[in-house]
Amino acid sequence: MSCAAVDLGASSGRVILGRVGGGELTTTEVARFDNKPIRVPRGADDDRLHWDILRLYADVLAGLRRASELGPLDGIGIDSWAVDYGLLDAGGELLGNPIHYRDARTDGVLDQVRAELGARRIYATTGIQFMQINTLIQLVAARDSPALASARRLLLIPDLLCYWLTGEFGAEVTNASTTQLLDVGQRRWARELIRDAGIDEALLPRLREPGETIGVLAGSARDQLGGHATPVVAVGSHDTASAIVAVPATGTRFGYISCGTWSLVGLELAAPVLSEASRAANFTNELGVDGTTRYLRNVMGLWLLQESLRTWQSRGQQPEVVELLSGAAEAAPFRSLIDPDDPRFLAPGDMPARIAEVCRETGQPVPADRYQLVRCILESLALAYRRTLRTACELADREVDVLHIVGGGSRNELLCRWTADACGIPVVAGPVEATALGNLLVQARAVGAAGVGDLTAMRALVAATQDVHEYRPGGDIPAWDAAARRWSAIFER
Ligand code: LFR
Repeated sequence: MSCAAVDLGASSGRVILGRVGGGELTTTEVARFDNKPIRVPRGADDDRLHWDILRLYADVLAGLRRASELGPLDGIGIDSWAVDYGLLDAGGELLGNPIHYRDARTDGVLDQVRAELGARRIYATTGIQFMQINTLIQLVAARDSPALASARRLLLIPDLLCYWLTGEFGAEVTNASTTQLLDVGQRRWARELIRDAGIDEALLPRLREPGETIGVLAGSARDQLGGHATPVVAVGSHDTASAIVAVPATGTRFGYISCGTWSLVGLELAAPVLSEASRAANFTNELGVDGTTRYLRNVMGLWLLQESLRTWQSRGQQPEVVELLSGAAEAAPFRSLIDPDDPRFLAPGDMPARIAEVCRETGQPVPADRYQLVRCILESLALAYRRTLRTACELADREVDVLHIVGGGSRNELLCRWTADACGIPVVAGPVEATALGNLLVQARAVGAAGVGDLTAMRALVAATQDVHEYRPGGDIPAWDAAARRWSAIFER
Protein backbone atom coordinates (compact mmCIF):
# COMPACT_ATOMS: atom_id res chain seq x y z
CA MET A 1 0.00 0.00 0.00
CA SER A 2 1.15 3.52 -0.70
CA CYS A 3 0.10 5.98 2.02
CA ALA A 4 0.90 9.57 2.96
CA ALA A 5 1.46 10.48 6.60
CA VAL A 6 1.12 14.12 7.60
CA ASP A 7 2.92 14.66 10.91
CA LEU A 8 2.77 18.12 12.47
CA GLY A 9 5.05 18.87 15.40
CA ALA A 10 5.32 22.00 17.48
CA SER A 11 8.22 23.37 15.44
CA SER A 12 7.95 21.66 12.05
CA GLY A 13 5.69 19.54 9.92
CA ARG A 14 6.38 16.85 7.35
CA VAL A 15 4.62 14.77 4.74
CA ILE A 16 6.02 11.28 4.43
CA LEU A 17 5.20 8.81 1.72
CA GLY A 18 5.29 5.20 2.87
CA ARG A 19 5.08 1.81 1.25
CA VAL A 20 3.67 -0.60 3.78
CA GLY A 21 2.74 -4.26 3.87
CA GLY A 22 4.00 -7.72 2.94
CA GLY A 23 7.15 -7.24 5.02
CA GLU A 24 7.86 -3.80 3.56
CA LEU A 25 8.01 -0.49 5.43
CA THR A 26 9.88 2.19 3.54
CA THR A 27 9.50 5.94 3.79
CA THR A 28 10.37 8.97 1.70
CA GLU A 29 10.10 12.46 3.13
CA VAL A 30 8.37 14.47 0.40
CA ALA A 31 7.95 17.75 2.30
CA ARG A 32 9.20 19.40 5.47
CA PHE A 33 8.11 22.87 6.56
CA ASP A 34 8.37 25.18 9.55
CA ASN A 35 5.58 25.54 12.07
CA LYS A 36 6.23 28.93 13.63
CA PRO A 37 3.80 30.41 16.13
CA ILE A 38 2.93 34.07 15.68
CA ARG A 39 2.47 36.60 18.46
CA VAL A 40 -0.36 39.02 17.65
CA PRO A 41 -1.13 42.17 19.67
CA ARG A 42 -4.48 42.31 21.37
CA GLY A 43 -5.20 45.75 22.69
CA ALA A 44 -2.43 47.99 23.98
CA ASP A 45 -0.66 45.78 26.48
CA ASP A 46 -1.67 42.22 25.73
CA ASP A 47 -1.10 39.70 22.99
CA ARG A 48 -1.92 36.19 21.91
CA LEU A 49 0.28 33.40 20.65
CA HIS A 50 -1.36 31.76 17.63
CA TRP A 51 -0.70 28.86 15.31
CA ASP A 52 -0.58 29.82 11.63
CA ILE A 53 -3.15 27.20 10.68
CA LEU A 54 -3.84 28.37 7.12
CA ARG A 55 -0.12 28.33 6.30
CA LEU A 56 0.03 24.81 7.76
CA TYR A 57 -2.94 23.71 5.67
CA ALA A 58 -1.32 25.14 2.52
CA ASP A 59 1.95 23.35 3.33
CA VAL A 60 0.08 20.09 3.99
CA LEU A 61 -1.71 20.37 0.64
CA ALA A 62 1.55 21.13 -1.19
CA GLY A 63 3.21 18.11 0.47
CA LEU A 64 0.29 15.83 -0.37
CA ARG A 65 0.36 17.09 -3.96
CA ARG A 66 4.03 16.13 -4.21
CA ALA A 67 3.26 12.71 -2.70
CA SER A 68 0.39 12.08 -5.12
CA GLU A 69 2.57 13.07 -8.09
CA LEU A 70 4.83 10.11 -7.24
CA GLY A 71 1.97 7.63 -7.73
CA PRO A 72 -1.61 6.97 -6.62
CA LEU A 73 -2.22 7.10 -2.87
CA ASP A 74 -4.21 4.42 -1.03
CA GLY A 75 -4.64 6.60 2.05
CA ILE A 76 -3.86 9.84 3.86
CA GLY A 77 -3.58 10.21 7.65
CA ILE A 78 -2.88 13.26 9.79
CA ASP A 79 -1.40 13.51 13.28
CA SER A 80 -0.26 16.53 15.27
CA TRP A 81 0.51 17.82 18.73
CA ALA A 82 -2.42 17.55 21.12
CA VAL A 83 -4.83 19.78 23.10
CA ASP A 84 -5.22 22.70 20.65
CA TYR A 85 -8.34 23.32 18.59
CA GLY A 86 -10.12 25.52 16.08
CA LEU A 87 -13.66 26.79 16.52
CA LEU A 88 -16.18 26.73 13.67
CA ASP A 89 -19.33 28.80 13.30
CA ALA A 90 -22.74 27.43 12.25
CA GLY A 91 -21.69 27.63 8.59
CA GLY A 92 -18.57 25.52 9.17
CA GLU A 93 -16.22 28.50 8.90
CA LEU A 94 -13.15 28.86 11.09
CA LEU A 95 -13.57 31.49 13.82
CA GLY A 96 -10.08 32.92 14.13
CA ASN A 97 -6.66 31.37 14.30
CA PRO A 98 -6.23 28.58 16.85
CA ILE A 99 -4.44 29.73 19.99
CA HIS A 100 -1.16 28.11 21.01
CA TYR A 101 -1.12 26.03 24.20
CA ARG A 102 1.86 28.09 25.39
CA ASP A 103 -0.23 31.30 25.35
CA ALA A 104 -0.45 32.98 28.75
CA ARG A 105 -4.28 33.08 28.84
CA THR A 106 -4.28 29.90 30.95
CA ASP A 107 -1.93 31.26 33.65
CA GLY A 108 -3.62 30.65 37.00
CA VAL A 109 -6.65 28.90 35.47
CA LEU A 110 -5.53 25.39 36.42
CA ASP A 111 -5.99 26.17 40.13
CA GLN A 112 -9.36 27.79 39.42
CA VAL A 113 -10.60 24.68 37.58
CA ARG A 114 -9.32 22.37 40.32
CA ALA A 115 -11.15 24.46 42.91
CA GLU A 116 -14.39 24.69 40.88
CA LEU A 117 -14.69 21.06 39.82
CA GLY A 118 -12.47 19.18 42.26
CA ALA A 119 -9.16 17.61 41.27
CA ARG A 120 -10.23 14.15 42.43
CA ARG A 121 -13.37 14.16 40.34
CA ILE A 122 -11.58 15.40 37.22
CA TYR A 123 -8.86 12.76 37.58
CA ALA A 124 -11.23 9.91 38.40
CA THR A 125 -13.21 10.69 35.24
CA THR A 126 -10.56 11.67 32.71
CA GLY A 127 -7.34 10.13 34.08
CA ILE A 128 -5.43 13.07 32.62
CA GLN A 129 -2.42 14.79 34.17
CA PHE A 130 -3.11 18.34 35.33
CA MET A 131 -1.39 20.76 32.98
CA GLN A 132 -2.42 24.27 32.15
CA ILE A 133 -2.14 23.44 28.43
CA ASN A 134 -5.05 20.98 28.55
CA THR A 135 -8.10 21.84 26.42
CA LEU A 136 -10.32 21.86 29.51
CA ILE A 137 -8.19 24.60 31.04
CA GLN A 138 -8.01 26.52 27.74
CA LEU A 139 -11.80 26.41 27.36
CA VAL A 140 -12.41 27.64 30.90
CA ALA A 141 -9.92 30.47 30.24
CA ALA A 142 -11.91 31.34 27.09
CA ARG A 143 -15.35 30.82 28.67
CA ASP A 144 -16.49 34.40 28.24
CA SER A 145 -14.92 35.03 24.86
CA PRO A 146 -17.09 36.13 21.91
CA ALA A 147 -15.44 33.45 19.74
CA LEU A 148 -16.62 30.67 22.02
CA ALA A 149 -20.09 32.22 22.21
CA SER A 150 -20.42 32.14 18.41
CA ALA A 151 -18.85 28.72 18.00
CA ARG A 152 -20.95 25.71 17.06
CA ARG A 153 -18.17 23.16 16.78
CA LEU A 154 -14.73 22.54 18.20
CA LEU A 155 -12.23 20.52 16.19
CA LEU A 156 -8.80 19.45 17.40
CA ILE A 157 -5.98 20.35 14.98
CA PRO A 158 -5.78 17.06 13.00
CA ASP A 159 -9.58 16.82 12.93
CA LEU A 160 -9.77 20.38 11.58
CA LEU A 161 -7.35 19.59 8.77
CA CYS A 162 -9.21 16.33 7.99
CA TYR A 163 -12.45 18.33 7.89
CA TRP A 164 -10.92 20.66 5.30
CA LEU A 165 -9.81 17.64 3.24
CA THR A 166 -13.08 15.69 3.42
CA GLY A 167 -15.90 17.90 4.71
CA GLU A 168 -16.47 15.44 7.60
CA PHE A 169 -16.60 16.43 11.28
CA GLY A 170 -15.34 14.21 14.07
CA ALA A 171 -12.96 13.82 17.01
CA GLU A 172 -10.37 11.06 16.88
CA VAL A 173 -10.31 9.43 20.28
CA THR A 174 -6.55 9.28 21.11
CA ASN A 175 -6.24 13.02 20.67
CA ALA A 176 -9.65 13.67 22.26
CA SER A 177 -8.39 11.95 25.42
CA THR A 178 -5.74 14.66 25.89
CA THR A 179 -8.42 17.34 26.21
CA GLN A 180 -9.27 16.27 29.79
CA LEU A 181 -12.90 16.24 28.61
CA LEU A 182 -13.14 12.52 27.91
CA ASP A 183 -14.32 9.76 30.21
CA VAL A 184 -11.28 7.51 30.03
CA GLY A 185 -13.08 4.37 31.23
CA GLN A 186 -15.99 4.70 28.78
CA ARG A 187 -14.03 6.18 25.85
CA ARG A 188 -16.75 8.85 25.43
CA TRP A 189 -17.13 12.56 26.21
CA ALA A 190 -17.49 13.25 29.95
CA ARG A 191 -20.75 15.15 29.47
CA GLU A 192 -21.45 16.02 33.10
CA LEU A 193 -17.95 17.31 33.71
CA ILE A 194 -18.11 19.35 30.49
CA ARG A 195 -21.43 20.90 31.52
CA ASP A 196 -20.22 21.65 35.04
CA ALA A 197 -17.14 23.37 33.58
CA GLY A 198 -19.52 25.76 31.80
CA ILE A 199 -18.65 24.42 28.35
CA ASP A 200 -21.32 23.81 25.71
CA GLU A 201 -21.20 20.05 25.11
CA ALA A 202 -22.78 20.50 21.67
CA LEU A 203 -19.41 21.88 20.51
CA LEU A 204 -17.87 18.43 20.67
CA PRO A 205 -18.31 16.21 17.62
CA ARG A 206 -18.81 12.48 17.38
CA LEU A 207 -15.79 10.42 18.43
CA ARG A 208 -13.96 8.17 16.00
CA GLU A 209 -11.48 5.36 16.65
CA PRO A 210 -8.13 5.13 14.85
CA GLY A 211 -8.57 2.99 11.74
CA GLU A 212 -11.98 4.42 10.81
CA THR A 213 -12.20 5.97 7.37
CA ILE A 214 -13.12 9.62 7.80
CA GLY A 215 -14.14 10.13 4.19
CA VAL A 216 -12.56 10.72 0.82
CA LEU A 217 -10.89 13.86 -0.51
CA ALA A 218 -13.59 16.35 -1.42
CA GLY A 219 -14.13 19.85 -2.75
CA SER A 220 -11.20 22.14 -3.45
CA ALA A 221 -8.77 19.82 -1.62
CA ARG A 222 -9.63 17.03 -4.06
CA ASP A 223 -9.27 19.39 -7.03
CA GLN A 224 -5.86 20.51 -5.80
CA LEU A 225 -4.67 16.94 -5.29
CA GLY A 226 -5.33 15.60 -8.77
CA GLY A 227 -9.07 14.84 -8.51
CA HIS A 228 -8.75 11.40 -6.85
CA ALA A 229 -11.21 10.15 -4.24
CA THR A 230 -8.38 9.12 -1.89
CA PRO A 231 -9.55 7.86 1.53
CA VAL A 232 -8.57 9.96 4.53
CA VAL A 233 -8.13 7.61 7.48
CA ALA A 234 -8.29 8.38 11.21
CA VAL A 235 -4.88 7.38 12.59
CA GLY A 236 -3.66 7.81 16.15
CA SER A 237 -4.04 11.53 15.45
CA HIS A 238 -2.27 12.50 18.67
CA ASP A 239 1.38 12.37 17.55
CA THR A 240 2.38 10.54 20.72
CA ALA A 241 -0.24 7.83 20.05
CA SER A 242 1.22 7.26 16.60
CA ALA A 243 4.80 7.32 17.91
CA ILE A 244 4.10 4.57 20.44
CA VAL A 245 2.60 2.33 17.74
CA ALA A 246 6.05 2.33 16.11
CA VAL A 247 8.14 1.53 19.20
CA PRO A 248 10.15 -1.51 18.02
CA ALA A 249 9.46 -3.46 21.21
CA THR A 250 8.79 -7.13 21.71
CA GLY A 251 6.55 -8.17 24.62
CA THR A 252 5.31 -5.82 27.33
CA ARG A 253 8.34 -5.25 29.60
CA PHE A 254 9.36 -1.96 28.01
CA GLY A 255 9.23 1.71 28.85
CA TYR A 256 9.35 4.47 26.26
CA ILE A 257 10.23 8.09 25.75
CA SER A 258 8.70 9.84 22.79
CA CYS A 259 11.37 12.48 22.67
CA GLY A 260 10.92 15.74 20.81
CA THR A 261 9.84 19.19 21.93
CA TRP A 262 8.23 17.32 24.85
CA SER A 263 9.48 14.09 26.37
CA LEU A 264 6.59 11.72 27.01
CA VAL A 265 7.90 9.14 29.44
CA GLY A 266 5.95 6.06 30.45
CA LEU A 267 4.43 2.65 29.83
CA GLU A 268 1.82 1.05 27.64
CA LEU A 269 -0.95 -0.54 29.70
CA ALA A 270 -4.14 -2.47 29.03
CA ALA A 271 -6.19 -0.22 31.34
CA PRO A 272 -5.87 3.18 33.03
CA VAL A 273 -4.45 3.64 36.54
CA LEU A 274 -6.75 6.07 38.37
CA SER A 275 -5.47 5.64 41.92
CA GLU A 276 -5.02 8.49 44.36
CA ALA A 277 -1.25 7.89 44.27
CA SER A 278 -1.31 8.22 40.49
CA ARG A 279 -3.22 11.50 40.74
CA ALA A 280 -0.82 12.81 43.35
CA ALA A 281 2.13 11.92 41.10
CA ASN A 282 0.30 13.65 38.23
CA PHE A 283 0.48 10.75 35.77
CA THR A 284 -1.69 10.73 32.69
CA ASN A 285 -3.76 7.98 31.06
CA GLU A 286 -3.98 8.92 27.41
CA LEU A 287 -5.88 6.62 25.10
CA GLY A 288 -3.80 4.69 22.60
CA VAL A 289 -4.38 2.79 19.40
CA ASP A 290 -6.17 -0.59 19.70
CA GLY A 291 -7.64 0.06 23.14
CA THR A 292 -4.28 0.63 24.88
CA THR A 293 -3.56 3.21 27.57
CA ARG A 294 -0.47 5.41 27.46
CA TYR A 295 0.45 5.81 31.09
CA LEU A 296 2.99 8.62 31.17
CA ARG A 297 4.07 12.05 32.27
CA ASN A 298 4.94 15.02 30.11
CA VAL A 299 8.50 16.08 30.84
CA MET A 300 9.33 19.52 29.44
CA GLY A 301 11.81 17.91 27.00
CA LEU A 302 14.08 19.32 24.32
CA TRP A 303 12.03 22.52 24.39
CA LEU A 304 14.55 23.71 26.98
CA LEU A 305 17.37 23.28 24.46
CA GLN A 306 15.35 24.55 21.47
CA GLU A 307 14.35 27.70 23.33
CA SER A 308 17.94 28.28 24.53
CA LEU A 309 19.12 28.02 20.91
CA ARG A 310 16.40 30.41 19.80
CA THR A 311 17.45 32.88 22.50
CA TRP A 312 21.09 32.78 21.38
CA GLN A 313 20.09 33.08 17.72
CA SER A 314 17.90 36.09 18.46
CA ARG A 315 21.09 37.79 19.70
CA GLY A 316 22.83 37.10 16.41
CA GLN A 317 24.80 34.11 17.69
CA GLN A 318 24.72 30.91 15.64
CA PRO A 319 25.93 28.07 17.85
CA GLU A 320 26.13 24.68 16.13
CA VAL A 321 24.22 21.95 17.94
CA VAL A 322 26.97 19.38 17.26
CA GLU A 323 29.55 21.68 18.83
CA LEU A 324 27.30 22.45 21.81
CA LEU A 325 26.83 18.74 22.46
CA SER A 326 30.52 17.90 22.24
CA GLY A 327 31.27 20.85 24.53
CA ALA A 328 28.61 19.62 26.97
CA ALA A 329 30.16 16.14 26.95
CA GLU A 330 33.45 17.68 28.13
CA ALA A 331 31.92 20.03 30.75
CA ALA A 332 32.05 19.17 34.48
CA PRO A 333 29.31 16.68 35.47
CA PHE A 334 26.37 17.53 37.75
CA ARG A 335 27.48 21.12 38.36
CA SER A 336 23.91 22.45 38.41
CA LEU A 337 20.55 20.70 38.10
CA ILE A 338 17.07 21.99 37.31
CA ASP A 339 13.55 20.64 37.46
CA PRO A 340 12.64 20.56 33.74
CA ASP A 341 8.96 20.82 34.67
CA ASP A 342 9.24 24.18 36.43
CA PRO A 343 6.20 26.08 35.07
CA ARG A 344 8.46 29.07 34.40
CA PHE A 345 9.94 27.14 31.48
CA LEU A 346 6.60 26.67 29.67
CA ALA A 347 6.25 29.98 27.81
CA PRO A 348 8.59 31.05 25.01
CA GLY A 349 11.36 33.35 26.27
CA ASP A 350 14.93 33.68 27.47
CA MET A 351 15.56 30.10 28.65
CA PRO A 352 19.24 30.55 29.66
CA ALA A 353 18.20 33.45 31.93
CA ARG A 354 15.39 31.42 33.51
CA ILE A 355 17.72 28.47 34.11
CA ALA A 356 20.28 30.82 35.67
CA GLU A 357 17.55 32.22 37.95
CA VAL A 358 16.62 28.71 39.17
CA CYS A 359 20.29 27.87 39.83
CA ARG A 360 20.70 31.07 41.86
CA GLU A 361 17.50 30.44 43.83
CA THR A 362 18.58 26.90 44.71
CA GLY A 363 22.13 27.85 45.69
CA GLN A 364 23.76 26.10 42.73
CA PRO A 365 26.41 27.56 40.43
CA VAL A 366 24.97 29.39 37.44
CA PRO A 367 26.13 27.76 34.16
CA ALA A 368 29.14 29.84 33.14
CA ASP A 369 28.97 29.11 29.43
CA ARG A 370 26.76 27.45 26.83
CA TYR A 371 28.36 24.04 27.25
CA GLN A 372 27.62 24.02 30.96
CA LEU A 373 24.07 25.14 30.26
CA VAL A 374 23.49 22.34 27.74
CA ARG A 375 25.00 19.84 30.17
CA CYS A 376 22.69 21.11 32.92
CA ILE A 377 19.65 20.64 30.62
CA LEU A 378 20.57 17.16 29.40
CA GLU A 379 21.59 15.79 32.80
CA SER A 380 18.42 17.21 34.34
CA LEU A 381 16.34 15.56 31.59
CA ALA A 382 18.05 12.18 32.10
CA LEU A 383 17.33 12.44 35.85
CA ALA A 384 13.70 13.37 35.15
CA TYR A 385 13.38 10.34 32.84
CA ARG A 386 14.76 8.07 35.57
CA ARG A 387 12.35 9.43 38.18
CA THR A 388 9.36 9.30 35.86
CA LEU A 389 10.02 5.77 34.61
CA ARG A 390 10.58 4.41 38.11
CA THR A 391 7.44 6.08 39.46
CA ALA A 392 5.37 4.81 36.50
CA CYS A 393 6.57 1.26 37.19
CA GLU A 394 5.72 1.57 40.89
CA LEU A 395 2.28 3.07 40.31
CA ALA A 396 1.35 0.56 37.59
CA ASP A 397 3.04 -2.34 39.38
CA ARG A 398 5.15 -3.19 36.35
CA GLU A 399 8.79 -3.94 35.59
CA VAL A 400 10.71 -3.05 32.46
CA ASP A 401 13.92 -4.44 30.97
CA VAL A 402 14.46 -1.86 28.26
CA LEU A 403 13.71 1.79 27.55
CA HIS A 404 12.88 2.76 23.96
CA ILE A 405 13.59 6.33 22.88
CA VAL A 406 11.83 7.32 19.66
CA GLY A 407 11.52 10.62 17.82
CA GLY A 408 14.05 13.38 17.13
CA GLY A 409 15.69 13.06 20.56
CA SER A 410 16.76 9.49 19.71
CA ARG A 411 19.44 11.07 17.51
CA ASN A 412 20.97 12.84 20.53
CA GLU A 413 23.69 10.34 21.52
CA LEU A 414 24.64 12.16 24.68
CA LEU A 415 21.07 12.24 25.96
CA CYS A 416 20.53 8.55 25.10
CA ARG A 417 23.79 7.48 26.77
CA TRP A 418 23.10 9.52 29.91
CA THR A 419 19.53 8.21 30.03
CA ALA A 420 20.82 4.61 29.95
CA ASP A 421 23.29 5.46 32.74
CA ALA A 422 20.71 7.32 34.82
CA CYS A 423 18.01 4.66 34.44
CA GLY A 424 20.37 1.70 34.75
CA ILE A 425 18.75 -0.22 31.88
CA PRO A 426 19.56 -0.47 28.17
CA VAL A 427 18.19 2.26 25.94
CA VAL A 428 17.17 1.37 22.38
CA ALA A 429 17.16 4.58 20.34
CA GLY A 430 15.10 4.96 17.16
CA PRO A 431 13.33 5.19 14.88
CA VAL A 432 13.58 8.97 14.53
CA GLU A 433 10.37 9.13 12.48
CA ALA A 434 8.33 6.84 14.77
CA THR A 435 5.31 9.14 14.62
CA ALA A 436 5.06 9.06 10.83
CA LEU A 437 5.64 5.29 10.86
CA GLY A 438 2.86 4.72 13.40
CA ASN A 439 0.58 6.94 11.34
CA LEU A 440 1.41 4.97 8.16
CA LEU A 441 0.96 1.57 9.82
CA VAL A 442 -2.52 2.32 11.15
CA GLN A 443 -3.79 3.70 7.87
CA ALA A 444 -2.17 0.92 5.83
CA ARG A 445 -3.95 -1.64 8.01
CA ALA A 446 -7.24 0.21 7.53
CA VAL A 447 -6.93 0.13 3.76
CA GLY A 448 -6.05 -3.58 3.72
CA ALA A 449 -2.23 -3.94 3.83
CA ALA A 450 -0.94 -7.44 4.65
CA GLY A 451 1.14 -8.32 7.73
CA VAL A 452 0.16 -5.40 9.98
CA GLY A 453 -2.69 -7.05 11.85
CA ASP A 454 -1.99 -5.93 15.41
CA LEU A 455 0.47 -3.84 17.43
CA THR A 456 2.81 -6.82 17.84
CA ALA A 457 2.97 -7.32 14.07
CA MET A 458 3.41 -3.61 13.44
CA ARG A 459 6.26 -3.38 15.95
CA ALA A 460 7.95 -6.47 14.51
CA LEU A 461 7.83 -4.84 11.09
CA VAL A 462 9.37 -1.63 12.48
CA ALA A 463 12.11 -3.63 14.25
CA ALA A 464 12.89 -5.57 11.07
CA THR A 465 13.06 -2.55 8.77
CA GLN A 466 14.22 0.52 10.73
CA ASP A 467 17.60 1.54 12.17
CA VAL A 468 17.98 1.52 15.94
CA HIS A 469 20.99 1.98 18.21
CA GLU A 470 21.47 0.37 21.61
CA TYR A 471 23.11 2.12 24.60
CA ARG A 472 24.00 -0.06 27.58
CA PRO A 473 24.38 1.59 31.01
CA GLY A 474 28.10 2.01 31.52
CA GLY A 475 29.01 5.42 32.91
CA ASP A 476 29.54 6.39 36.53
CA ILE A 477 26.30 4.87 37.94
CA PRO A 478 27.01 5.82 41.60
CA ALA A 479 27.42 9.44 40.48
CA TRP A 480 23.96 9.31 38.83
CA ASP A 481 22.48 7.83 42.02
CA ALA A 482 24.07 10.64 44.05
CA ALA A 483 22.81 13.26 41.58
CA ALA A 484 19.28 11.83 41.81
CA ARG A 485 19.42 12.13 45.61
CA ARG A 486 20.72 15.68 45.34
CA TRP A 487 17.94 16.55 42.88
CA SER A 488 15.29 15.24 45.30
CA ALA A 489 16.80 17.17 48.18
CA ILE A 490 16.66 20.41 46.18
CA PHE A 491 13.35 20.09 44.35
CA GLU A 492 11.18 17.76 46.46
CA ARG A 493 11.49 19.53 49.77
C1 LFR B 1 3.92 16.01 21.79
C2 LFR B 1 2.58 16.45 22.34
C3 LFR B 1 2.34 15.94 23.72
C4 LFR B 1 1.34 16.92 24.22
C5 LFR B 1 1.98 18.19 23.76
C6 LFR B 1 1.09 19.37 23.62
O1 LFR B 1 4.13 16.58 20.54
O2 LFR B 1 1.52 16.05 21.51
O3 LFR B 1 1.93 14.58 23.78
O4 LFR B 1 1.13 16.87 25.59
O5 LFR B 1 2.55 17.85 22.49
O6 LFR B 1 0.11 19.14 22.67
